[in-house]
Amino acid sequence: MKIKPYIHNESSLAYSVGETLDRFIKKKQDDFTYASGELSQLLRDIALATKIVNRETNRAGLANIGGAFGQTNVQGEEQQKLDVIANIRFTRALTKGGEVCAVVSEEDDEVIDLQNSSGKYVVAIDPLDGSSNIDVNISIGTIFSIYRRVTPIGSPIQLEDIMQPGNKQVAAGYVLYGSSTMLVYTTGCGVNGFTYEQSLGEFFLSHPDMKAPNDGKVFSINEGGYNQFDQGLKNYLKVCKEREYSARYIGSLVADFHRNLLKGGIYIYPSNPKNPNGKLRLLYEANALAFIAEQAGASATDGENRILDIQPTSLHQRTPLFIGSSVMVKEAMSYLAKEKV
Ligand code: AHM
Ligand code: MG
Repeated sequence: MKIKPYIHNESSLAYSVGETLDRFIKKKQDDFTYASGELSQLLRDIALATKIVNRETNRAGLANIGGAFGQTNVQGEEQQKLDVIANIRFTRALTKGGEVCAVVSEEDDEVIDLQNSSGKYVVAIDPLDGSSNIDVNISIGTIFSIYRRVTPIGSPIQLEDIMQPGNKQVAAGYVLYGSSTMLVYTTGCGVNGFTYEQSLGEFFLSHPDMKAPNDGKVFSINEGGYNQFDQGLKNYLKVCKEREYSARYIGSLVADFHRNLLKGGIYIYPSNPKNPNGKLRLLYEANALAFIAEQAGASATDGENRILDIQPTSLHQRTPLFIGSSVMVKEAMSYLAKEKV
């Protein structure tokens, strides 16, 4: 019998399709001798739910699953049918995967105890962010944070398992259902982005080791609320305009954040007298994106403090958000500070 070694053949007749998310997760797990595989399984569970939600969003216009569901969530916002569907899909995937003991979701007023006290992890999730954009075919997203529970495994979950500051996240990510669907995540060792290949039903590594430009020329803010902005923010926006920066705002946090992460820019959702903490939620919107931003070399603050150091005090707590290229975030904060003295 003759045996010959396999020689990798990069033929143009059968080009390599690249590295799948599954293989990447497995490889990263092998890099850490102490990793037990549960976090890897959890990330795969999220990826599976993502594929299903991607399918649902793609056919929303055909399947009578666009439009309002007819109920409001705990924040008093009208739920879309796809908000509800995505919430079910993610919660179900996390329940079946068995690694998670509790879920905090934008769509549920209370913590969901998955009745799996042996699960090591807690997940905070906005299953479908920017959902007012669904019916007009504009990019939407999913945002998730993963924490290790702090109380003993096997015991009932406690509030302290949930109310952890963002600096305790073990992983975080987002999915952008855009012109292509992308999943971007970090486990605290850099940020990697994967693009969904519909015909193969797989995510492939397309954006390895993502790094945000240190500075940028894009500002993303809903200027409809301008009259209510603090003077410091008004001054910063004036400077952006004097420098002829581009204004880009689609009203989908994930899409606005993703563009600025790749191209350089700042996303701002400020406080105003009516909403002193802005609109965005700390636990399942700001924290995950702040973790990713920092891992990519960008920054995230509430205008004064690092987002990741804010100790949450309530489940659906809101926070102002200044996130993006570090130089821009720093400059915006200095304008705010000048008006506060
Ligand atoms: P949602 O979680 O109800 O979808 O709200 C969050 C969204 C963000 O995606 C987006 O950046 C922001 O709300 C837009 O708000 P506004 O319409 O006030 O500009
Ligand atoms: Mg949201």
